[in-house]
Amino acid sequence: MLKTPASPLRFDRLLLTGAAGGLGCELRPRLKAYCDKLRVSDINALQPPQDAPGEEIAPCALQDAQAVMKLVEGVSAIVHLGGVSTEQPWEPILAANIMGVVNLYEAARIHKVKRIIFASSNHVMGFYRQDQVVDAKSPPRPDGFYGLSKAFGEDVAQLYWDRWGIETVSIRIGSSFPEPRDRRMLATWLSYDDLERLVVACLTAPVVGHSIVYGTSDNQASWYDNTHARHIGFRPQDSSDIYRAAIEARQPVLDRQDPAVIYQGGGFVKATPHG
Ligand code: NAI
Ligand code: 15L
Repeated sequence: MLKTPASPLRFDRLLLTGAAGGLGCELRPRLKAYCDKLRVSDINALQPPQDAPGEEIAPCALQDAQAVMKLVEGVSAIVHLGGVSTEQPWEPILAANIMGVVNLYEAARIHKVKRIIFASSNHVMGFYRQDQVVDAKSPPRPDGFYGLSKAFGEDVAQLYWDRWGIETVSIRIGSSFPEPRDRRMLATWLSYDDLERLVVACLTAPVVGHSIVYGTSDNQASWYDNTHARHIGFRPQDSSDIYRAAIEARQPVLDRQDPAVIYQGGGFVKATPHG
């Protein structure tokens, strides 16, 4: 958690979906510093925290349009983390990430929500090679059903901006974990403190339309160019570099013929959701 909140601005009511997940559990206590009421939602059980003044717990399955309509009522902005977060068979991805995202934006339109922060993924671009640099205008090259569903979510965000003026920042998150786990994550890692900085910057930047930003820390090796997202004002302050020596010692040899080593999506490019 940042010692000083990244922005003094406060929202009246924020909705956090996917609040029971890895990033949801991190952002749940952190986002409280930025709002009067935090509505937390997930399909899985949410534990009431010890100290939760101003928290509203709202269980919801994203594929249930009526439930999502109720969930979104009265919120001024949404941090949308909920959904399938790995390569899976098509059916759960269709329910959570395709139907779910449309339900969320429809509810946002009806309830006049001004801004959504959409947790997109580096897997929208997973079939670019690790010797290429991509930016927000590079054409998507998803590496599976999961990446495809995140590309769809970004397109939904674009439609709802063009047609109904709902602003979104789609964050193509790299790998947000306590520490980078392997050689690939030296390029994709996003620390939890930088995640907080980024989400708050996306919530508070004055004008975003539909913007796409890559979510990584200030890692020396990088495949991402955030030139087109400079208006968001995200300055990562952590870096994977302090873990480099230990990771390289653990993984000294790479198979350069392995698609997981060649492509940015790593193991996702050869994941087999069909069994
Ligand atoms: P996670 O899998 O831990 O959390 C996702 C949450 O969404 C879970 O608590 C799950 O119960 C909930 N969920 C799944 N299906 C649902 C449904 N049908 N209705 C309602 N809720 C549902 O994932 P994590 O790591 O916390 O990621 C959060 C978001 O960020 C996800 O959208 C993921 O795709 C995205 N992301 C995460 C990255 C990371 O490194 N952690 C990297 C790139 C993207
Ligand atoms: C993602 O999109 C996943 O949600 C996360 O679990 C990681 O696997 C991450 O990408 C990654 O590429 O490391």
